[in-house]
Amino acid sequence: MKRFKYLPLTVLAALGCTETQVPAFEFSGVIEGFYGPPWSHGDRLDMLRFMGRVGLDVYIYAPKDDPFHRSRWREPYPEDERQQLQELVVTAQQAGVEFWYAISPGLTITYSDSTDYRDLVRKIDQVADLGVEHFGLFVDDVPPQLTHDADRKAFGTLARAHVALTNKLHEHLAARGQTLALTPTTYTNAWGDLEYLAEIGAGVAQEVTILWTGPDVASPTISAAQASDWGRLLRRKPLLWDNYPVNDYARWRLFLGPFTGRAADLAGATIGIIANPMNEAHASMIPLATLADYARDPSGYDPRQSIGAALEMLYGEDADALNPFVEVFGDYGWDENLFEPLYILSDTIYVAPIEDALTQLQTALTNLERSSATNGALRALHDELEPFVARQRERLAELSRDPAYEERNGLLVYRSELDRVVAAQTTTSVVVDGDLSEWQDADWRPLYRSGRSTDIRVAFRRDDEFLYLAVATQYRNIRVRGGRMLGEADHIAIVIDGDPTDGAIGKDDLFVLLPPPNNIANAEPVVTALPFEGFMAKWLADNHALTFTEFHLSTFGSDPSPVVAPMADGLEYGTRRTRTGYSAELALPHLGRDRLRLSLTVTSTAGGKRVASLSRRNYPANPTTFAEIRLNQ
Ligand code: GDL
Repeated sequence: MKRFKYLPLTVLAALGCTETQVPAFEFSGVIEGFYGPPWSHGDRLDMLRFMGRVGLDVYIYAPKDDPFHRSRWREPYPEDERQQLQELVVTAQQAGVEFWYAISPGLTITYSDSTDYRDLVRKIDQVADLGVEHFGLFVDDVPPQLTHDADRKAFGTLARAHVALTNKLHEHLAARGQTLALTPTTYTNAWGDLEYLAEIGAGVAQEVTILWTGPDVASPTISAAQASDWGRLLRRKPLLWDNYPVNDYARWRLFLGPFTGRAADLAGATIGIIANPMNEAHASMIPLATLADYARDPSGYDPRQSIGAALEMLYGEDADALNPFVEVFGDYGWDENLFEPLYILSDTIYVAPIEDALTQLQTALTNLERSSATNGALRALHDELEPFVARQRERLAELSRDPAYEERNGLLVYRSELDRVVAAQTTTSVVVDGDLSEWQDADWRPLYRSGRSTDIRVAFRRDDEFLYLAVATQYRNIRVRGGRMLGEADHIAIVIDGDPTDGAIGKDDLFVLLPPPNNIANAEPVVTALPFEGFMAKWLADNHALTFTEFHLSTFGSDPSPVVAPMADGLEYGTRRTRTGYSAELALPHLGRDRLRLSLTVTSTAGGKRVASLSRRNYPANPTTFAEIRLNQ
């Protein structure tokens, strides 16, 4: 459905440039492309009807956690789900919305395997039989290197494998008049492999649409020049996958503000704009209605006016009751939200403004509940918003109970002295081999898990060149092979803050992953510089479910990226099995610094994943729980 919607640019017209026109987007829409709970069938039906109403043209089906889309992509949809998909396709047609179906085989596919290809086509054909004519091959967030020997032999590089698969699938679809879109493994300027992308741009058939999320995964601003630059690499205009208002990366948070920061002349440099929304379908309609306004008339778009009109259109005169929600959650992923100190590390939490906001939100909920008796549209919205109030309350209560925080004059203050460690000058020389016999009289500290001591201990020492660190685990049942990923098995993860002035994880920092020795998978330690900053760093800092290692290895693979961090030069490590568990030693050049910040976590997996941390903060999986190691005392 390529519709050209050219609108006159009044400003240029006023300047006498009547020839020039700023294009509207060829199409705009929604991609259900988030992690976490997919929308329900009812949510999707409501969304498609809403899209038809506001003029959003394309819906892309790509929920990461629909097993039939990603983890079990080979399997056809069972009858119930097939029928539901059928109903969605019909509803989309009735609403004037194009339905695209995407599949994400990249976690497990062997690109060179003919059986895998046959399964992929069989699955796509099952969906095509429902009347779907547009498909997506999505290989975002999959291992960035080829993982099967057969593929390494057949293709050599991931790019070549992706080009071959995409073109083959494209030919299969094109033969019957259907189209293909590709989300490649490098889909943002923020990180990834540009050589890979250039190969994709050069090799993938021109008819295939390629998606791009902008300068970052979630981008505060996106300009036409940035889209054109990316388009040059792709050798075609990108389709913009806009990661607003998606909230899968901060599940305590809602995004109810209007679209902003997308340039007025962006449409000409892209083929369309597709927004990835929240797991909350009805709440998403508020910002999505503003996307429709922006896409229709980018140069006339006024975010404030648009959000007002969106609320009015959706909820009529009851819209006012939503104001407290729009106020508290009207900001963006790159802004600091009022509740953020409860989730992203902060030494001081101002309790009063948080409690005030919670009181107002509670009142708003009561009003919405009351109005929903006569205004049906509010019911679904109310039910989506309610848990977000409860969640902040519970988190506040949890931190208030935590002995690592103390209450002082209406503040919750983290006892940061708990995270200060002195590394004493060593009197004996340390041999970095994992044998801890020279550490017997060291000052051992227990690691912590949710405020409790664990049976894992750590000690520090220093000399003129190195900071030495020893870890002794004292638990049995070390699981050395935990599924596909090294990071899912037992391991020690250390992040060293290379730039203590930035207060966050980011590009200069060093990541060291030490698996137990003699593990079945023969996993090697990983020493690598962190390859990201911006959105990704903040997203990780806010992630309470996924450990840093899981994220890092699933996104970047275990092939270390070139180590650029100065501290990696001369770094040594050793690990060893012991009677009680395993031990590790690390020597880190301290480059004459008088203090270092590092995060140290030990993951054990027998009987469920447990993460113990050197820091006593209540964020066990969080890599920014840095402790301060003093070297000068
Ligand atoms: C991503 C994922 C997307 C996820 C989003 C926000 C793309 C291409 N992929 O990187 O599924 O919802 O971040 O967490 O954006």
